Amino acid sequence: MATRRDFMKMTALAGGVMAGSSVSNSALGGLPEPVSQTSPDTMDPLQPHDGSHPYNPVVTLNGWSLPYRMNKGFKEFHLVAEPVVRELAPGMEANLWGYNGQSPGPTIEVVEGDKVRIFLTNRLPEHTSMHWHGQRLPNGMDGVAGLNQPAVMPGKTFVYEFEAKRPGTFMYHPHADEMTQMAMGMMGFWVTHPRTKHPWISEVDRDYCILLNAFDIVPGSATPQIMTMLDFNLWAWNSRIFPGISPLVARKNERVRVRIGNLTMTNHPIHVHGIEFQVTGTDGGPTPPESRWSEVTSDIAVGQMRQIEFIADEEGDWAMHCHKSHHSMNAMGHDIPTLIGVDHRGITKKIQKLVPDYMVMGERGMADMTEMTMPLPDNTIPMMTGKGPYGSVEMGGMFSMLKVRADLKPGDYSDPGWFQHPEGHQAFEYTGELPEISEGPSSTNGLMEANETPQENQFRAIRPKDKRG
Ligand SMILES: [Cu+2]
Repeated sequence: MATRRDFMKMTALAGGVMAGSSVSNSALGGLPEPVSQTSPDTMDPLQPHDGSHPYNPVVTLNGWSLPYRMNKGFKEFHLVAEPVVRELAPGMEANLWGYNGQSPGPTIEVVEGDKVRIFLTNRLPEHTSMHWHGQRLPNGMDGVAGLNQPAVMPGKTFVYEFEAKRPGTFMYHPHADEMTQMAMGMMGFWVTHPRTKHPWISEVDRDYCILLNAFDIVPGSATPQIMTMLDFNLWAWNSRIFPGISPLVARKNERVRVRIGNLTMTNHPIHVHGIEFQVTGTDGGPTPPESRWSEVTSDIAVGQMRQIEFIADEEGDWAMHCHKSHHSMNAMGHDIPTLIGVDHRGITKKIQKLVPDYMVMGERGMADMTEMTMPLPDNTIPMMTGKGPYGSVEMGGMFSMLKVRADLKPGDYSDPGWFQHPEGHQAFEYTGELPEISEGPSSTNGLMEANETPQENQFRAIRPKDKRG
């Protein structure tokens, strides 16, 4: 597996070759050499190379940006649609479809006003196409197979050309057998940077990209179920699940932007602990500053893109996650009855005679799932997992951390480890005397006696009959 250093070398090489006057690839003739990447590490930002307008590049969590070449005024990219193997988290790999070795595909970064040419080569077993979600472009470049163009058949290459007209956050995905191709992981991010200083677009110190996606993979298997409508069991950021998602890191007091796009089948209220943020951009571009308000959770609906921004002025390891609790856990969380309070001591032995592996779980809550010794199927991640400095984090799916440190170097994206809490800044166990816990609230403090009989008319249900009189 390529390391980050290997990749940077490769990128430098690819960028150098691409920016040069000749590209020798006999199989593809005049096409830009396709660059591929299989490591799930978060790659350092791809600095704009030769011949392009300067911009502050983004960082795609557990992803990378696609190198390009300049060709007579066009920025040229080469996307290759193909089957890929994606590590969702250490210990679990998925057979997906993606672009250039990965799902999601590489992020495409251009500058407002750039003339862009994208070659799309199809190495899938079926036809595909590419839709440039949110872009202003000629209708024939919009990529809806059958409507705007013929489908790109296996083995064929199509060319898309348009001007990146407005700055903002965009996505790309197929518009051909969409149900299959998106369920298999075919999608990517697109960022158009402003050409000149825009009054509604701030300069930021860090600019992260997260694509929300979801899979339905039966525990023990590796290929998504493509017919699933809503009941997905793996909720991912950039085709990674916790604890496989890189933390977002920031130096204290830096301005941070996170661009989030949703290509799942449901909405995701993305919640950040420790700070408040503002939504500074949507699908339609930057929001006017007077329209913004602060919040700590932003709901991102299906097909939407949101840019959130904040000053990372509180040090720590702050949780950042989808607030739907089933989306911050991994598979196995479905179809298990609630057993809280059920005493199964008698029945367990009887069942184990028939099913030797049978274990009772859930009678004290589901936290036992993190530590239990029940054998998991191969290629499966526990439902609630992630080792923190004080025990299991008991999370999965769409969960990561915002790690803010005063001593982080500008431009350093490496994981700084666990936060060291200053004296007096952490919850601690009370070890003094505990007062007697009384049976119920007493009337002397103004609350109702626990077993006081309610007034007859207080809780009387009104039935249709009563209404009729
Ligand atoms: Cu969610």
